[in-house]
Amino acid sequence: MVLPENFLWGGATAANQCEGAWDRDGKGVSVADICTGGKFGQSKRITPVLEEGTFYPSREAIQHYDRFREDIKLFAEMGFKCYRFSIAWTRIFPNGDEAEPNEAGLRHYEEVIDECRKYGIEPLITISHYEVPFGLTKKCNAWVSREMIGYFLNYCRAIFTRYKGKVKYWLTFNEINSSSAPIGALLNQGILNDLKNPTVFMDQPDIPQQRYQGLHHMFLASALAVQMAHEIDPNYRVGNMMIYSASYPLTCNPDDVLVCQQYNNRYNYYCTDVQARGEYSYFAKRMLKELGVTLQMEPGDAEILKKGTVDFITFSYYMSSCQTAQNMETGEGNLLGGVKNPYLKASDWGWQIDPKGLRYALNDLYGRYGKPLMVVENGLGAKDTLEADGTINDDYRIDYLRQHIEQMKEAVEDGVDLMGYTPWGCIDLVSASTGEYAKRYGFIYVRRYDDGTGDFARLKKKSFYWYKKVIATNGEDLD
Ligand code: BGP
Repeated sequence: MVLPENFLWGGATAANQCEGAWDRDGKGVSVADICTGGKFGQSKRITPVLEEGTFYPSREAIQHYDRFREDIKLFAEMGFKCYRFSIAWTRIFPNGDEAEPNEAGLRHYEEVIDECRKYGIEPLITISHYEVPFGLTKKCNAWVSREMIGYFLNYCRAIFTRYKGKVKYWLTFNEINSSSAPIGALLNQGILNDLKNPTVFMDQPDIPQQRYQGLHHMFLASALAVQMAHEIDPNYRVGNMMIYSASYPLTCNPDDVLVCQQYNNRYNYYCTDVQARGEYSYFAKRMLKELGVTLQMEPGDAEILKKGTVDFITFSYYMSSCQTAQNMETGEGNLLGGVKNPYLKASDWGWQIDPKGLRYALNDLYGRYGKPLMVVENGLGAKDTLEADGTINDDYRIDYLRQHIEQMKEAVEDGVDLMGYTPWGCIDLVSASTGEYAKRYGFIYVRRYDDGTGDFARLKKKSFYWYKKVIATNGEDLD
C-alpha cells in the first residue's frame, strides 16, 4: 500500500461559499457578503453599499448552515476521515472588534465539530477563509492596519479555547499568497479603498504597498496564533495554507528561466518561507524594492516570526502555467499571471490541467521545507448535467481526480511525507473567483442555479461512488 494507513481522505469547503444564513444568529457582514454574483468572462462586483434587488450568492449559498448534518452524513457515507471547513469570523465577532464572542456562532461550530466527531471525521479548520469582517475594513482598512493582529488573536483565543480537545488541525489563512497578486487584496485581506462606489472585482485598483504591508501583519498574526494554539493545547497542530502555482519556463531561453525563478520566489515561496522558516528570504529585499514597497517593521517582529513557524504545510493545487520574458498575453483563467502551456488542456474556465504538476509541487515543497504536507484543495470546476433520471455522470471529474491521486502516490513513493487530501468543494458550492453556482466541483450535486432557482436538494454524482471506493481501498483502486 502506497499511502499511509492513517491518510486523511476528505473534502474541503469554506463558510462564505456554502453556509448561507449570512445575517442570522448575530452574524455580521464579511467582505464576501458585499460581492455580487458573476460568471466566467463577466466579473462579479464589489458593492460596499449593499444594493436592493442585486443577487448576492453568499446570502443563501447552498444552505449548509442549516443542512450541515445532512451534508456531513453524506461525507461519512463516502468514508471521509477529515472535513476541512472554515469558521466565519463574523459569526464569532460580527464586526471584528467586539470584546466578547457571539455565543450563537461558537455554538454552531461546536455542533458542526461534534457532528464530524460522531462519524470519526477529523475536523481541519481554516480560521480565515476569504471572509474578513467588513466592519474591520470600514474601521481600519483591515490588514493594512497593524491593529488587525489583536482582533485576529481575540478571535483565535475564542475558538482555540472553546474547541480544545475536540479539534487537532488548524490553518491560519487560506491561500495567503493570493495577496502576492491584486486579486487577494479584498478577499484575503479585506482591503477596500473606495467605500462608496462599486468596483469590478477583477479590476480592483491596486496598491502593492498595502498588500505587502498587510501580509507582514498576517505573518505576525499567524506566528502569534501558532504560539497561542500550542500554549492552549499542546496537541494542536497549526498549518499555513498557500496556492501552489506551478510554473514552468515557456522555453529554455535563460531569460524565460530567470523570469520563472522570480515568479516562483514571489508567488510560491515569499509567504511560505516566512511561515515555515520563520524569516524573510534573501530575495525579499530586492523584490519589494522593485515593487516600490517599503515594509514597516517593529522591534521584536523578527523574533515573533521565528517563534511561530507552522507545524505542517498545506496548499491548493489546480493548474500550472508558463513564464516568459516575452511580451505575451496572460492565459485566460491564470489568476496569478502566466501564459498557456501548449502541452496541456484547460478546463472550461481556462485552468490548465496538469496532474504531474502536483507531483512536482509536492517534491518542491517537501524538498524546500521538509515539513509534512497536505493537499487541502484540488479538483475540477465544471458544468454538470443533471439527467432526466436524476444521475450526474461526471466522468471528466473522476478522470481529473484519478490522475492527480496517481501523481500524489508517485510523490509519496518519491519520499514525500503527505498527511492527507481534501479535494475542493466536495459538495457543489459558490465559486470564489466568479461568484457562480455553475462552476461545480462536488461529489454531491446541489440543485441550485445562478438565476436563483432550485430547491437545494442534494444528489449523489457518479464521482461520489467512485471516491467512496478510492477511500475504502486507501487509494489502491482508482478505476
Ligand atoms: C481557491 C479558494 C477556494 C475555491 C477554489 C476554487 O482559490 O481557496 O475558496 O473557491 O479556489 O476556485 P473557484 O471557486 O474560483 O473555482
